[in-house]
Amino acid sequence: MAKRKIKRSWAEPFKIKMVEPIKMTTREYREKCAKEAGYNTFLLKSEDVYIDLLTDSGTNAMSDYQWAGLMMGDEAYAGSRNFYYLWDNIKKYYGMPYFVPTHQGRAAEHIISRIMIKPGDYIPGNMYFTTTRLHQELAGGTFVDVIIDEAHKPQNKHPFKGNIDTDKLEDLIKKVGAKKIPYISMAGPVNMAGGQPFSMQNLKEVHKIAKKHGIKLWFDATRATENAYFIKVREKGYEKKSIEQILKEMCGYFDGIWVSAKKDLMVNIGGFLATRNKKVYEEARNMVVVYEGLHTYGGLAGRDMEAMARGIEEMVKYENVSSRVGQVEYCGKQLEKYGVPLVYPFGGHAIFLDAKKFLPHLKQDLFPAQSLAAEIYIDSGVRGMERGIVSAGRDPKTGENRYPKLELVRLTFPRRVYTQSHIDVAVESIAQVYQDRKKIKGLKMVYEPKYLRFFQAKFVKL
Ligand code: P70
Repeated sequence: MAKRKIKRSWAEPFKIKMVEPIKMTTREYREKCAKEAGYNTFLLKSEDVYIDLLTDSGTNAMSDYQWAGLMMGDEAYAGSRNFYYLWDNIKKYYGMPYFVPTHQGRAAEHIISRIMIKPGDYIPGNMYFTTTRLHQELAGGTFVDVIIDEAHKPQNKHPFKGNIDTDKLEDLIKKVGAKKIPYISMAGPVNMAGGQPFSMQNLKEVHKIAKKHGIKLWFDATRATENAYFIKVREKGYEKKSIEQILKEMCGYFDGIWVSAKKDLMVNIGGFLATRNKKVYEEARNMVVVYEGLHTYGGLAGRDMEAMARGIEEMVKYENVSSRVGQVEYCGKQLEKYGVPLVYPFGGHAIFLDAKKFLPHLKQDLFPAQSLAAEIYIDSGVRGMERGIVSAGRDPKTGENRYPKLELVRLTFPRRVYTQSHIDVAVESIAQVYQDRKKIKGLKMVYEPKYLRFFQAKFVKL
């Protein structure tokens, strides 16, 4: 008998020790829930959700090692042991000598924006992120998107769609002058572009430009290990390097980083700001005591910092990142079989449905992505998130709606939480909604909050 090539599968690098039951509901019940929530998946009660793909933020399953760490919490007001352990790991893995803890990522964004930005400044970045841009604007700055054009095209398969277009960056510097640019804001992978990474090559080029003009370079390192993973598997010369080595090399080009620990670090709450600049550090420590808490806890319990410190050790393990990104890829490949329009390449933390192509009969003013996220929930209890015109908000100067090129629904994967069968259920539901897409008529916004409107806006069906 001829020898067959036998497929060798991989599986999650953990087994399940504790389970949390989830509620299964009827379509009729979900219709009622969706209506009450104003067709906004952020306003649903989590109890009424079957498979929650809203976000990977704070929704991760901690390991037994992290849970055990909670019992080692040193809840002293000042100088907690857990703070020093976390600091050691930030130095060791991110290579940044100074750090302040914050209660989550946007608190670190608030602090860095207030320290660095003066009214009238410009902050170039590789596509906006909602909270990042808001804090830059609240500090008086204007965010300028300098990501490569490919990032705005869902079908384009560029391996590093998170790259900065260095010509766009140079043009901005020429136009407004380096003095008006306090720092370049680089995220990796880029959340709003579909979880797309930047390459080390691009980072080196951006660093060179920043250095030449005396502009600082800051990194939203919230999902940095996923960026490191993509560099490892896609960029020449990095195949043999570890996630740990690549992360350290990446951070080496930045003046500082801010992090929402609720992602890579696999905890439920936490964030931090870390830098190699002593002056910025000292200012950050001053601000932390005003807005967060003492600089040795920053709004967190000692036990939270312990779970973060331990999470750092786990996040750099290759099998943890590869299985996580592998799960996202599995979902994408299954959806592809049904012809569902997606953003390519598949991202690190989520699969993004291209709502413009999914619902070509709906104008952007009818909120296609918002409508699609609501319909998927109604079909199966699977919860995703709008990432389109609602998320983009209004221009603070003109008050007009922003019309982003990308109109997407994000299906985000909490780390170590769901199995392959959960993904199959989500995929089948989306395939069903795709088949019935003509029935979707769009929504009208009836309540609009001033800031980050996507969190609390309400809609009615047309
Ligand atoms: C998400 C979450 C948070 C986040 C992020 C990046 C690249 C900073 C932050 C802020 C939560 C979220 C936030 C706004 C809109 C929708 C969802 N992203 N940088 O689900 O961190 O939440 O800890 O304050 O992705 O993508 P934090």
